[in-house]
Amino acid sequence: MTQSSRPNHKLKAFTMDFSARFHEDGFVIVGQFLDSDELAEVDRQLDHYITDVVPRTKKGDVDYESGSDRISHLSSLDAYDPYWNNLLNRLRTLELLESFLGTGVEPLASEVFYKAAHVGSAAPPHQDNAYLHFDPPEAMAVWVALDEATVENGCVWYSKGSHKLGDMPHVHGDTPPFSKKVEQIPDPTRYPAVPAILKPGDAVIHQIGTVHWSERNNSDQDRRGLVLNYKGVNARVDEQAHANHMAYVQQLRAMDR
Ligand SMILES: O=C(O)CCC(=O)C(=O)O
Repeated sequence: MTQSSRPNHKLKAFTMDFSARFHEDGFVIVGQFLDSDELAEVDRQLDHYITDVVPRTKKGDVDYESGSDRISHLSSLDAYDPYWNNLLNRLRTLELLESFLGTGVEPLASEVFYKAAHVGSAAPPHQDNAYLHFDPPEAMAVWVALDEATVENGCVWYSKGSHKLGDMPHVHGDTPPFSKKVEQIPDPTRYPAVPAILKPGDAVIHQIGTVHWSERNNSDQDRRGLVLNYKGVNARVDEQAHANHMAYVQQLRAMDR
């Protein structure tokens, strides 16, 4: 459904604040993005996915922590199970994101970053657009906390305003699924590093140019994040950048054989 064919919502004034923050800072926190019933259902569905679907996923759609049997990352859940596809198409999410862009949005894919207690590894600083190659970069990720996200258990950090720097050079990153990283986070005196401390059900929505990362989980608590990815209808893939990226990924896979 496109923006114009949906009824206008009374949430308009409310969402304008979120939109202003998103454009100014490159990310915005939305408290209680999922209500308690929705969150309980996501929890239940994720358990079911891990037990019943993960054993038949293709290589690359599940990553494990190095030297451990704990899951670090799940990709493309929506490709295996309609529940996740329906969640990507949740009307309230689409309306909120469309209010940010002023255009229709299209769902891309869903992922889970698991970051298990004691073993969850760090995610290197990166821009999502180093993987996605959208021009204009009118696309975003909705990172939904399934557990409390704290500094201790490895919440995501954002380099505030860094989306205004445009596409930055990335070097090799060696923590799957991260094959790329920025060598240095942008100068924190100009682009302050802000931790997204969240309660379960809260979300942080970031623009794909915003540099972000997370630290190891050294705590006793798992820190699971569900990520829902979207693009605006005007965002086009830069085909050359995408082809270069795919060649790079193929090369890494060949080395991994
Ligand atoms: O959840 C994390 O720790 C990392 C998330 C992330 O880097 C991403 O969504 O691109």
